[in-house]
Amino acid sequence: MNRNHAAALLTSIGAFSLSLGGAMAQDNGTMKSMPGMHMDAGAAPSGSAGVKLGDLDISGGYVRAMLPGQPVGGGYITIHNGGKSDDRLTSVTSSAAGKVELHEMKMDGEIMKMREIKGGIAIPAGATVTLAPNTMHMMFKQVKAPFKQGGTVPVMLMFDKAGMVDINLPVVSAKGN
Ligand SMILES: [Cu+2]
Repeated sequence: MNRNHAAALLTSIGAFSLSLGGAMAQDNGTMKSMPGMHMDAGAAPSGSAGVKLGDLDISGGYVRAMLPGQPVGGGYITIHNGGKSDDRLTSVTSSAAGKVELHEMKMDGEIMKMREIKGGIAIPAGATVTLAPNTMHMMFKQVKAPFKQGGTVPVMLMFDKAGMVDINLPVVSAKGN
């Protein structure tokens, strides 16, 4: 709890100083428009402040506010591996949800489908991996209270090599799913 509280303070400080992480999340070219999908380039106005964990820089995280009746929530984040060895995001947990799964979106014919990524997400040496709408996301299940715009959702990310880190993700507008 104390760690989460400290992270919340850090996150709110970061929100005032246009974090580099947020800028990177918008500039790295992962935002592509796709037929039938809303894309909102302004969806991540700042995101979570940059956090360093070993060789990893983790930034620009956010979750979307949940619409009434929406059973699950979606979250996004950018991870850069500045080291010389590959790492892997193995799992995510949150005190705000019964469980958090890592999902990817895949076109199946003309239908966008999502499925769980088994075994976690590879973060190769030197690579930047972005969980973003239409690619990969954190899926929050058994959510305790619907995510509200302006709030934060605490997550703990677990990596194979770098270990674990607590981050508070700001909740942004629900539109653009
Ligand atoms: Cu999903």
